[in-house]
Amino acid sequence: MFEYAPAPESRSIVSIASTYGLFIDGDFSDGKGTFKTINPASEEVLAEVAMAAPEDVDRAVAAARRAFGPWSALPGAERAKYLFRIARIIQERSRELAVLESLDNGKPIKESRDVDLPLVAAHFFYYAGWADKLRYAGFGTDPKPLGVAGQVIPWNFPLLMLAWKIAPALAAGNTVVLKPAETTPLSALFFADVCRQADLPPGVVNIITGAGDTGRYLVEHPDVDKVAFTGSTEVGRQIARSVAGTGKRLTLELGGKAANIVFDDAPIDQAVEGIVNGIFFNQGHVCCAGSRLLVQESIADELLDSLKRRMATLRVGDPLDKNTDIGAINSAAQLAKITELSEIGSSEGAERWSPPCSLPDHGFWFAPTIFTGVTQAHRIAREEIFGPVLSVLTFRTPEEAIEKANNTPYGLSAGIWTDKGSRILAVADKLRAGVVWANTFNKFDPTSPFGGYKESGYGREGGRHGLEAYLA
Ligand code: TXE
Repeated sequence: MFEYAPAPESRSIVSIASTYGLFIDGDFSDGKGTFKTINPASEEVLAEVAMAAPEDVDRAVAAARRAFGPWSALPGAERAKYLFRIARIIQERSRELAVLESLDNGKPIKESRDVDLPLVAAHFFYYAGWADKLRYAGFGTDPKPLGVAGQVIPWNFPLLMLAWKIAPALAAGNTVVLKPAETTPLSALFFADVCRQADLPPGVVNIITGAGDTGRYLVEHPDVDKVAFTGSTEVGRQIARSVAGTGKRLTLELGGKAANIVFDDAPIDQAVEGIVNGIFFNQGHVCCAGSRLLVQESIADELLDSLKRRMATLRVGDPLDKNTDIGAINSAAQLAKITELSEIGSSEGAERWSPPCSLPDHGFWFAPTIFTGVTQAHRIAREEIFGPVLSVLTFRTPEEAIEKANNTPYGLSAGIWTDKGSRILAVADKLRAGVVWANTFNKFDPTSPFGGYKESGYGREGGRHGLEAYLA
């Protein structure tokens, strides 16, 4: 019988301008120097974080290897207890975690509080439920964990990407070494404290902080059995090359350029909300963002008028203000990329529009922006901008919509807005996208697999498919 042991005391390990170590073998330790993580809404330093050297990665992988035997030998029901406990502690400490996530990432608190944190807990609950059900569940009679998983995650959903990776890995009996992105390491370190509070055995979860070199060293480590990466397509390609021929298992979740397709019979108000959610949620730092709006020509003017009116109501500013809709861009580098691609959009002849909005003096900000008159030849129709920038294209027939939607090297997600159920099914069937939403967008659930075609990567996270990626 599982008995939940409440936390001995509620404590916070994160206070501004402190130094945080690497979490290896159940303890925090120093690395080779430190790096700063800043608040993108103010450019103030939040904390100094340890930089893992190769020998630290070695230590973390060795700790995960030592822990693997006993952890994988635990009955599934025992592993489930730890995962349930982690989920409960995340719920208990979710306010603190939400604030931390918004400080380090720049996302609006109403999103970290109402979307990220509930989903993080839900993933641990969901995979806790799987831990004792692996046999005879379609994975073979006695599925085995893979071993040590090396996991590298990005900065757009720091804690949620951690949950997507750690929860199924642990449920299946693997141990992990995870590297968060260098601009958003804090919630992963907080999670390390959650693991200690849950009495997770040392070495089952190790968190190493550092930049791309640390990530590369981890994924290339000979004692890592499984690599899971979410990030840019370019780095994903490098990782695929380095893992090829090693026998390591690999899942990659990379970029996207999703089409949000609005037909002339769609409920316009609902579609406008879906378009806004599709591209402005999380400042557009979303791999499955609806960054290309494909609107049927006959309703384009009406829809765009309505979209512009709605965009004028969006509040851009302090991520910790509960009324904020669009927070800060995560880093100076990402702001530079968004700015550059937007300038290219104008210079290639698309028409740029943003509502009047005053942006704070410090920090990294970008006004919600749409480009109309975009053609398939424009770079803003093809390249991932990863910011609050929407490229609008039009179409006349469903065939043309499908052709344009699929005309991308990516294939992660798509949206369809129409009143006709038969059209939803017919169009969804022809879209080369891992996730297709109908009359909604950016809906996530731990029971649903998520992943892409083509340059959006391969393998699935979430649902039973997400578990399969960690089983032999
Ligand atoms: O990604 P990187 P960046 C896209 C988005 C964005 C662009 C660049 O278009 O503008 O990528 O973002 C680690 N081996 N996405 O530069 O570099 C790195 O430390 C192993 C889409 O931030 O891929 C970080 O932890 N790891 C995406 C993580 O990889 C390496 C989310 C992601 O960083 C590494 C993020 C290496 N050689 C960006 N180099 C999505 N799919 O959601 C870097 N890293």
